[in-house]
Amino acid sequence: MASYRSGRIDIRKGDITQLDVDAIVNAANQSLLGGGGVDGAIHRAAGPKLLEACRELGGAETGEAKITDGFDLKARHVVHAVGPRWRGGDRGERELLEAAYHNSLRLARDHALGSVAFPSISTGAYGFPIDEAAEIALRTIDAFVANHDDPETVILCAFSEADREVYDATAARILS
Ligand code: AR6
Repeated sequence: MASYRSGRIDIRKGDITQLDVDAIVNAANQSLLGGGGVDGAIHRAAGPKLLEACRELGGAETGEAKITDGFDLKARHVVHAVGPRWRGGDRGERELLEAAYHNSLRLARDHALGSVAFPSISTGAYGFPIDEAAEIALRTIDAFVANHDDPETVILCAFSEADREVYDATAARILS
């Protein structure tokens, strides 16, 4: 586990569904009705009430984020963010990924949430290159915490050791 910015940005490896935080972010799709990857894991851990709550949301555009309760999760809330599918890099993917992080953080701040954990949005099924995604995630989170008191702590939760190493190397390069 590595911390930056006086502990406000925290990088760790693990299963996001197990974190005791105010909100975990889901790497969802536009339907907001579940899927594979981290989305499937979050729905399994939260129980069927999460899907019921998601049906009320009416989907979301790429780059948007919407919030529900966390139900059976330890996390009090789930922020459902839709990252872009990587299509080679010239379809606005970077801006859309930044928007997914920024809109999630704004939603967390609007709900006065103290701690929020992100998975590596778009870098699984959606194919976004991890190096670039890590830099966008860290720059967007860093700018947000510099300008806002909430959320106080933002966790980047890597699922693999390889991703954690990319996050750490990127943080060492751009946050110091
Ligand atoms: N905890 C933390 N990270 C996880 C976990 C977990 N339990 N499980 C997987 N990851 P992906 P995307 C990591 O594919 O690329 C879904 O079907 C995973 O290793 O979940 O944004 C949605 O419904 C990877 O690093 O999301 C969409 O249709 C990261 O989470 C689509 O996939 C994101 O991988 C979204 O694709």
